[in-house]
Amino acid sequence: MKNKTYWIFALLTIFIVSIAYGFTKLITPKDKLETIDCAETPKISGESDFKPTIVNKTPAPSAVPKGMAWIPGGEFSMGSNVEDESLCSIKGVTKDAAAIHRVYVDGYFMDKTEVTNEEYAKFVKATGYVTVAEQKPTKEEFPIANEEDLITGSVIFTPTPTAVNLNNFLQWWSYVGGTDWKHPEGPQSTIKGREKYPVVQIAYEDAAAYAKWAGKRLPTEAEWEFAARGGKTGNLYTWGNTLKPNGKFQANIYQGHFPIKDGDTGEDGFKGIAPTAQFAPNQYGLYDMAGNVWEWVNDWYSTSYYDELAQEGKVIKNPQGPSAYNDPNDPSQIKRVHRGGSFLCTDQYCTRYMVGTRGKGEVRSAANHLGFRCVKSI
Ligand SMILES: [Ca+2]
Ligand SMILES: [Ca+2]
Repeated sequence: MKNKTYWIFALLTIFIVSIAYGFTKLITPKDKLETIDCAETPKISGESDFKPTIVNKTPAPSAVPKGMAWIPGGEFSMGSNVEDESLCSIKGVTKDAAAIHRVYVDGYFMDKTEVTNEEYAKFVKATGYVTVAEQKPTKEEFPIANEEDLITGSVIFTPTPTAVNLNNFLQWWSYVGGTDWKHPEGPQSTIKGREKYPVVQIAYEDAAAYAKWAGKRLPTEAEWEFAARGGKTGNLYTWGNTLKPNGKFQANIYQGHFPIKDGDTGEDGFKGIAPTAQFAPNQYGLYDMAGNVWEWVNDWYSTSYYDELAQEGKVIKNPQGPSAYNDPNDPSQIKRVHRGGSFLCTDQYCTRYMVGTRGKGEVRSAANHLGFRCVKSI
């Protein structure tokens, strides 16, 4: 099986491990998933450790940059005490979002939406920037790969022909040559007509390069969560504690049988990715802080980081993340944090559109459900 697909798959898309849902261990298989009666609300571990959010009184500066919202900053309880990975009680890795700990962030501006294809195209036109997916993998990076197997490309969600056990995500992720931000779903795909869609197939350095060019930066994980919570305390979602208030979805996530072909019913209005800002914004005027595409933040990923901060027993001011990445289940992959979940998050499998939960990704990996947004200090 030593063909191109095999090698690239084996050598490059091992990064998938850290892309989509940040799984570092396989999930217990669930047979006949469609018959499982999933809960309406998740199990919560113990008493709530959330204490009231105290929003700074600082008024918005007179000049708010175009397309950005003023986030006043303040003190809040960060993290999640949701027990399971999904509403179907699949045990997962949400434990990395515990313990809930107290954090203070200064005020900042934040992009109201995920960065769009149109915006990213302006950056590329101005700078000639070449994304990671467009760079040919090198022999130095993958010394045991055959030269002909080192092709440009990236990872795409590939629905399965039939139902599968959700114990191996390699079943629905594929490395496809010629995939990049301009061809987000493979070489034949295009972003024409998708100007207002979030840019995807973006690795961490691709996001950071854009931010720098735009005079902005990537948010810290704490800034991202403070903004997503919209000044509220301890809510499950950016909009409240009910997934579907009045029966209406509030974010672009996934309904239906995951991950089979045509399994996404699009009950929320969208099968797959959506243009930005199709659902109501949160209290700070931010769109899609839950769902649509995952968003890079600047922090290194460490499974134990929240526990370590909680043990300090004080308010952590403007945390910048751990000093190094640390994932004991997958130590060879260098990862930073993803936030917000995506159009592929489903109550059957991954509910990380819940506001306090976390994702993670290998820093040079991208996928068709991963983008970013920026912040700017005052
Ligand atoms: Ca959807
Ligand atoms: Ca998002």
